[in-house]
Amino acid sequence: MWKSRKIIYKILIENNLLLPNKQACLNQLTKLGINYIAHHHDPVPTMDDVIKIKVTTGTAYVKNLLYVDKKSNYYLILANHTTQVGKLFWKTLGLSSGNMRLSKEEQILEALKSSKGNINPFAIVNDSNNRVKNIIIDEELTKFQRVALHPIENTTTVEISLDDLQNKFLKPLNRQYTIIKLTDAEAEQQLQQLKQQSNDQQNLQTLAITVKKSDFSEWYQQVIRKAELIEYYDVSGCYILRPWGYFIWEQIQRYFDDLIRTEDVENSYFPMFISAKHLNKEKEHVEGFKAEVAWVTKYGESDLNEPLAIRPTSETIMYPAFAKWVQSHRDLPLKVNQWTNIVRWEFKFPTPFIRTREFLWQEGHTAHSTKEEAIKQVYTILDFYEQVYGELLAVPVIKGIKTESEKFAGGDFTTTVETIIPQNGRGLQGATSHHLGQNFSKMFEINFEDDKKQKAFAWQTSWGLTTRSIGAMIMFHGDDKGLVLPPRIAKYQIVIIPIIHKDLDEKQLNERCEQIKQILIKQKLRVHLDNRDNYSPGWKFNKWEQKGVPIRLEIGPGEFKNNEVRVVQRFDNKKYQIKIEEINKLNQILDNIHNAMFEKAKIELNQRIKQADNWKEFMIQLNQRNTILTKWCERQECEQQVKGKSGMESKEKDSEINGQVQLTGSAKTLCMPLKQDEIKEGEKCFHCGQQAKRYVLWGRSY
Ligand code: 86X
Repeated sequence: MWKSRKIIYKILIENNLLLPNKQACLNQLTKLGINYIAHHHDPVPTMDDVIKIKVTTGTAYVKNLLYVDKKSNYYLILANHTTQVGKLFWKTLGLSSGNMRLSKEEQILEALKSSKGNINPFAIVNDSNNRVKNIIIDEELTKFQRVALHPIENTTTVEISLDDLQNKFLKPLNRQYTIIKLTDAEAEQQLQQLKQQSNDQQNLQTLAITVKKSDFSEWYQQVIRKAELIEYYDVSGCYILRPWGYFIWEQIQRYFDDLIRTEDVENSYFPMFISAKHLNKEKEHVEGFKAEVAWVTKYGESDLNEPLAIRPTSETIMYPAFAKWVQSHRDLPLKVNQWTNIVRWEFKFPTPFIRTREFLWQEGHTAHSTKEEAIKQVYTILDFYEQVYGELLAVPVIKGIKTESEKFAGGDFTTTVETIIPQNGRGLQGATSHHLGQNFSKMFEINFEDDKKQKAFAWQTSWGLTTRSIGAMIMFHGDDKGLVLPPRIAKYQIVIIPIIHKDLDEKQLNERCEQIKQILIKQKLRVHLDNRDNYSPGWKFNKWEQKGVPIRLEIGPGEFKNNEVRVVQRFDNKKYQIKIEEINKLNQILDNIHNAMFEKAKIELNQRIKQADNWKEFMIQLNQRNTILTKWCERQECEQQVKGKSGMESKEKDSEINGQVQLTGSAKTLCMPLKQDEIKEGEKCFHCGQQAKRYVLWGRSY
């Protein structure tokens, strides 16, 4: 061992490498402008020997330790000689104490060209391979004027300031060093502080929504991300639906599936690709949409023989099959539904959920032997859509019929559920249900022999509901603090948060929370117990509020003692206690919350519907971000004039989109509501003055 060390030293000296001995070291200190007081003495291999050397008051004796991990990374520790060097500080440094060993003689030699009783920070210059990853300095040492160290060899002690060691010696060598607390007790504190800091940082990043709902567009962007509904993706107009958001869609699916099953509608799945030939078979209805169709043209490096369209809707995929399946009147009604994705390459500004290039929907298609039956089907489905919005999403809708210019061109008439976003008064089409008449059945030859053996074309309907519905729900119910979920679609309807307190046994508290959770699960409630110990209750309150959980249950010392829970309602922030034996009331409370949210939403919707008898009133209301119900002649020409004129005259007073032109300022017809007063002979169209036929609702729209 000694031999090899001597050889190394020889090489170091011969090659004129830095600090091979103590004289060279002392010369180097002078060269670096480091003032030192030197004491010469016999070798002092142990700490007990070291402290016998008389040093100036205000100077700390330094314990030098060299640690090594399994990958031969070295860590040099300079500790005040009285410091109990613990284990926790490794964690503070992001390292694992379990991997650390005090280095053996040969390792000290390898790394520092030094020996056990002779470890010192100056020897770092011998570490030409950078094996020493960090020099860890005891924070205690900063309290002293100077530190006592050996200049390479332990026959001399020099007193220098810690400041000089750092700034004049380690820094110029480009050496990493860290000043931290080394005892476990202090390291514990430091760890807690760090945790708190990172928590606080997380707070800032994930919690606070920085704008109010009145700054609507920015608010929406923040809510969908901070509630963890959506993650952004690098294809424009496409978004990632995260579990918290996808669960809502799954609830809608479940609910609507149950409804259509009562109508004997069957789920199935049709391919997503359409050959060009097939798509063009039905030119008329495709013509207006052509620009939005996305195509697959290649596989690997080769061109496809025939490009394939990705479904923008599935009429041309399904109806050729319908023609095969429908032969006799006994094959009718045929009722098919599918849950799929859809691609429409739109160029209007995308908004998550509301307008996206890929979205999820259900599309239902039915064929009937009579017109009456088909029409009845159209309205039954429309009622189902109203229920999805009202019973599930707590969003009020207006059922109505689209005007000739707004209907689906391929059908006879289009019914719709429309809603109005209270913040900006924009109309939003919630879902549509079409009466297709015999247009498609004639084109695709979906015909049958009726009971009189006569050939007849089927009467068809189609209807669709998309993930847009989730967007409407977010916009209606969210508030300054974030998302507010109606209880029936919330992944967690209730979150339980234990409030740890020094007077309360943590284990007992946790058990109580767990018991309550189990009771609620038995009542078929969706409950989550948030007993993470690295977040404060306050942080959790904010987080779950932001994610919109309808009810939070707090259990602290008071509640524990009194066998109670504290209930906090998300949508109105109402807070009250209930006894554990009354906990089954929560089911009812959640229903009440749903109803209250729905009632509030209805009022907000109705406040956005105004009436107008003439153009001036109409424009005033439009510019105050309202929709307008007017008497109307039902003439397409009149409708186009209103659209054009309102666009020209409307000033986007509250341009909400930060300069982004998202939508035109013109008003179009949203629908002719099913529920409306009768119009009498002599009552006039608000715009052209001709005989009015029906009321129609106008508005700017999404
Ligand atoms: C209209 C009609 C209809 C079944 C529904 O509204 C409910 C479910 N379909 C959909 N529509 C198109 O037909 C259409 C066609 C093409 Cl080629 C396109 F690129 C976009 C489309 N958008 C809507």
